[in-house]
Amino acid sequence: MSFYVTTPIYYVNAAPHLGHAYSTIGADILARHMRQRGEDVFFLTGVDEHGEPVALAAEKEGVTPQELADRNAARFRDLMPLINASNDFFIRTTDAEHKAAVQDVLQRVHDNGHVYKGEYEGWYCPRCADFKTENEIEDGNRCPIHHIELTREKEENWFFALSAFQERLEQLYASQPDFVMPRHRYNEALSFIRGGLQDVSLSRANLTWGVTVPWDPGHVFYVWFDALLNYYTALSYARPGEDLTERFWPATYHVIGKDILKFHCVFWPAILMAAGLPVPEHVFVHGYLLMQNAEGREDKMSKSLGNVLDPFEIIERFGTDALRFYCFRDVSFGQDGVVSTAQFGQRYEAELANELGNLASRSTNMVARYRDGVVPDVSLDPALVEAFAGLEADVAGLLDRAEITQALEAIWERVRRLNAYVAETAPWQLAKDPERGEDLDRALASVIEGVRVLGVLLTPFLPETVAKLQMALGDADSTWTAAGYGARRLQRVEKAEPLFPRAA
Ligand code: ME8
Repeated sequence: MSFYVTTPIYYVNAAPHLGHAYSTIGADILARHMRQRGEDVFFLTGVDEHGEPVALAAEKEGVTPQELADRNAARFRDLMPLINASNDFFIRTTDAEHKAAVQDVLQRVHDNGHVYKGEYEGWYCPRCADFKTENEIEDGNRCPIHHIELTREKEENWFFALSAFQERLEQLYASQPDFVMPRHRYNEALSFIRGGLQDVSLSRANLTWGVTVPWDPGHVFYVWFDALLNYYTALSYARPGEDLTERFWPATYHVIGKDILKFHCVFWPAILMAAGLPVPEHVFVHGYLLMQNAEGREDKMSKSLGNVLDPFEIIERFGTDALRFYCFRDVSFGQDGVVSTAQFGQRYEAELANELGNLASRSTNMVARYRDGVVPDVSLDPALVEAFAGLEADVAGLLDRAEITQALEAIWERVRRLNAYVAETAPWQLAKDPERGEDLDRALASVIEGVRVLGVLLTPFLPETVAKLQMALGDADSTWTAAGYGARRLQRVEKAEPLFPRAA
């Protein structure tokens, strides 16, 4: 089965922040998990380089849009290996192949009769590059996301006849009830559609930084249509000499933040329908990472508000896996949640270092000490067999629905269960009593098998940590067939090095 997962492509008007890392890590966890299951995976991320947000930022800095795009695209590209994103391609919308493919698809939309020339007049946020409808405007004519005053725009544009797709979109939502996930976002998108759709600008006449409209070269495409199409165009040129479109389209999951719901859940399926292309299977909409400000109010972390956690700094202090863990543990994927460096430090100590790190070092240490590193080949304790029963199916089921936090929680319950088991069986006591050798064998074998399984299940979440753990366990099999408790048995282990040393 093919599994194609994407992140939003990020604006290159500023440097990456934790919000960008968040969506990318979420998509990466799904991609890594599906690879474990032997699926044919393609994972795409990249940057959105055209449009007003970038043109304005470049103007402010006194550089050309291309210069700004080159500089910041490099910063996003460098973020990917740092957060251990296993993306198969990194798209830039200034790629010549992308631009040509955008022209090709939108020409089809034009030729299919869904485009007309008209006059646009209305409110516009240059930071969102979004034309706001009356019910999307905050008091004082402000953008509800950026809180800046909206500008009044009036220009002759090419329009996409979105309103004509209302019925087909409603049908899509009826026939694909998990087109948008989680459910409350599905309801939000559907009520937006039911509220009545207005036609939208497909081109901008007063902007030059974009993809030229082939049938009217005085215009460039409205950046959102250029950007959305990246998910489709990338497949045609990501692998030189190969077209992956047949193999991976339609996408399985678009992972996005709730700020761009309208574009992905309404405009995107409509434009695909207009071009005669299949629509994606799912759009997963996650919430905002928020920061508490000085007055105690919670704000969206955003470059325009200047209240961002720098992922590079966090990684330097705590390591990549700690970042990957924290984002999905502290904030439920799909909901909003407040993040802070203080909470970060607490979870690192309490959960990674004390719960997982100690479990790994204690369990391997005990086998090394009491059994010379040889894992006793005895039957496993039924109490743990039961505690792990069905776990891998549960985790797979949750990740099928992109419920990353719940999957991590299910795994973490077993981290705690194993720690409790160690405390209950107290192998260090058993080791003192020569008559209890069999009990000691069973306790050691049962714990270490649990640790092995946790390694397999945590592979998509904590790839670096699991690699270290698996070195000590002498077994690097992270395929899904190894995910069951008792599915494989370890032979020899070595004492694991501390997985989470004290943070600097
Ligand atoms: O909107 N919390 O780009 P963008 C969680 N180029 N996620 C956050 C976040 C936060 N505080 N801040 C940003 C664009 N994100 C367009 C997208 S796609 C065809 C074009 C994440 O740089 C989240 O995924 O503003 C959000 O949707 C995205 O970054 C917006 O990135």
